[in-house]
Amino acid sequence: DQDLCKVRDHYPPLKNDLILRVARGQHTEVIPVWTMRQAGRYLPEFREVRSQNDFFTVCRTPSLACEVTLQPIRRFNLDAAIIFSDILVVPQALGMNIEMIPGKGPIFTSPLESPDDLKELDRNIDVDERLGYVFDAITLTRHKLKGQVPLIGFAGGPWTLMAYMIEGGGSSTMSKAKKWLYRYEEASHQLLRLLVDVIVEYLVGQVKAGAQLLQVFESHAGILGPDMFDKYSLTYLQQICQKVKHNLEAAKLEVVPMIVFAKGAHYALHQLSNIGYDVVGMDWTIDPEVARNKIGHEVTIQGNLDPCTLYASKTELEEKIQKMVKKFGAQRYIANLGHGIYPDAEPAQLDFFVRTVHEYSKKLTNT
Ligand code: 1CP
Repeated sequence: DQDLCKVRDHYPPLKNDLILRVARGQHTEVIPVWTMRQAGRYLPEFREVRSQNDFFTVCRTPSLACEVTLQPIRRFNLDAAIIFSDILVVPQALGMNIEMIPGKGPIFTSPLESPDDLKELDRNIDVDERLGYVFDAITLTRHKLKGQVPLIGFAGGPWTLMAYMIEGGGSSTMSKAKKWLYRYEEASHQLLRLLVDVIVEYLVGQVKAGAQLLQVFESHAGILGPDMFDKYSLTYLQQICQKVKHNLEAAKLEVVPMIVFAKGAHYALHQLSNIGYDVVGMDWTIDPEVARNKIGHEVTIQGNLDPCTLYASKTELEEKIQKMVKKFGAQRYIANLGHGIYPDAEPAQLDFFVRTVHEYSKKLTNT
């Protein structure tokens, strides 16, 4: 396995390219489906790996990251794998210390308090050296997937990472981070620019290592509201997409499709569909028809079943899935949950979700 981590060619041929074709706007017979956090605690085999290894050890050990990435692929008929890692490995690479607190999640031990603290961050880092373990995990996973489905690489959006770096962990208001935007405007932009530079290099490195699709998770977009979102998120999301695609082309690498998921930014769906991404992901608070009208048919939509729908009876779950699929339409659409699957979801319900999307989409395209 250690040897395979560095073999960045001769990957097994891809047998299922549905999601790539849909991301590029090509016609398909079946709707592709995957779920955010599909590698995670709802799977007993994931909990087994985690009981033996702490979270960041799994992230940093290519054979373990590869194993948990493959777990949901073995169980379900998913159309994509997403590399197991976390968005917070980027601030970690900038020198911030992070600990995983059981029941609370990842916590930065010394969050940024004032612009002075920016000086403490490691600038001009060697991304290959600090995040090479992710690249190795991606390469190994590309080999081990045996071409079954494409592999998605990802990074957090700059505003979301900035928010965690200042809050130290999750927060329902993000008020400390938003205080920076009002009090330290220039320092905020400085931090966001630094993050954009690292994220761009990191995403290009993932493609070089074998990622076939990229998703940017701007999970805390909603808390900003329209004006602040424009100024502190949208601009930077656009820069990321433009720079990644430009740098891929310049490096003669494949210009892979890119997905933007700005959770809660239903007010900005139209803008999000005009900044270069091939796919716009969305959460469940927007009606599929409203979303399609705002976005049109030039961009692919991904989403958006409420993860809690997996708690419903099979009858209700089926109804909700069919309604969603019908409203989004069978083309230019990737089925997903509107956010990551929760740790107490039943694996059998996810299996039902995947099957229902596939079966129902075949019916839709045949009529
Ligand atoms: O003990 C554990 O195993 C912790 C649970 C867990 C998992 C499974 C965390 C901690 N991260 C992950 C993996 C992860 N994180 C993936 C894996 C690939 C896959 O999707 O299968 C991905 C894509 C992420 C991305 C991530 N991490 C996001 C963006 C997506 C989202 O959910 O909005 C965010 C916000 C994080 C931060 C994070 N990491 C973990 C937790 C519990 C949190 C949220 C903290 C908080 O906001 O309170």
